Amino acid sequence: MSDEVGAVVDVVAATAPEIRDGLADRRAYAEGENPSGERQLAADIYADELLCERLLDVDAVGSYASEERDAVVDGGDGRLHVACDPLDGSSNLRSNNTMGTVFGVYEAPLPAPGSALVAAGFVLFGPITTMVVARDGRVREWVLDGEDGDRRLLDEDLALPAEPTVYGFGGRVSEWTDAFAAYADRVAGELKLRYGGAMLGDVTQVLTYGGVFGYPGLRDRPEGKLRLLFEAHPVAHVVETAGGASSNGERSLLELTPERLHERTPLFVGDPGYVDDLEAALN
Ligand code: AHM
Ligand code: MG
Repeated sequence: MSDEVGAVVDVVAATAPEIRDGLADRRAYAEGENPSGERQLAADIYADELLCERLLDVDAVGSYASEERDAVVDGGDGRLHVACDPLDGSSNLRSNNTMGTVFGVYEAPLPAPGSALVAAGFVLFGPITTMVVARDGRVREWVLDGEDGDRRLLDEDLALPAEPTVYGFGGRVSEWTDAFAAYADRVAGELKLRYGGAMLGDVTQVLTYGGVFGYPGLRDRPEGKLRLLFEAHPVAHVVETAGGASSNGERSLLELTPERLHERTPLFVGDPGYVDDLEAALN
């Protein structure tokens, strides 16, 4: 791709294999915590540093922000602003399960509204490494199978399956609200459980088989766990572009503007019927 947004996508594609190669030797905890108060693995920091350096090297990128650092990093006067969770689901590293890299490309300074996204996507480190990107109204999926971001197109117009099959909901069941628990009970009677503890893996189950993924607001933490700017907006942009829906329990995640960089939100994405029912159940 020779365009500016394409240059950002190219950098993520080229950096992902390096992040993946670095995982095996970076499974230990690092010293600090991230701005959300969660322990960081050496791999979280490694992925963040690689992406920050490479993305800010792109002329069009004016700033970089990530779940792993306090403040936005200024990169000059480019018109694009990139928000990342460099290694989402990194608690799966110890048990050697799926995780990924998720990014949003905003055409406004961060924190920005979901409507300012011009592209978003994620890399999934599964048995194979895949990347999905939503831009210009369609979602493409590739296998990343070479050095320097070489990639093979798998699907040039990925669409959420019309028939819902799977679901996955995060958080302890004992922490769910009564309204969410009642909804989850109904869903469990209709769909198959697929929950792996990494949003990008669980969302990919939904994009592949149809269904719904959610991380709800909890009794003690009504704002849920996932971060609006780094995780929720990009995934919502991908799922909505693929024909699905997203919600914070009330409205599309893409209609929300974070007041703070690391703001959390309840998140639901997937089949429009199930997301509508969720909103009805919670309100
Ligand atoms: P992380 O960004 O620190 O990895 O946290 C996000 C992850 C999501 O991938 C996943 O859906 C969720 O946390 C699982 O949380 P929990 O381990 O509390 O069930
Ligand atoms: Mg994360």
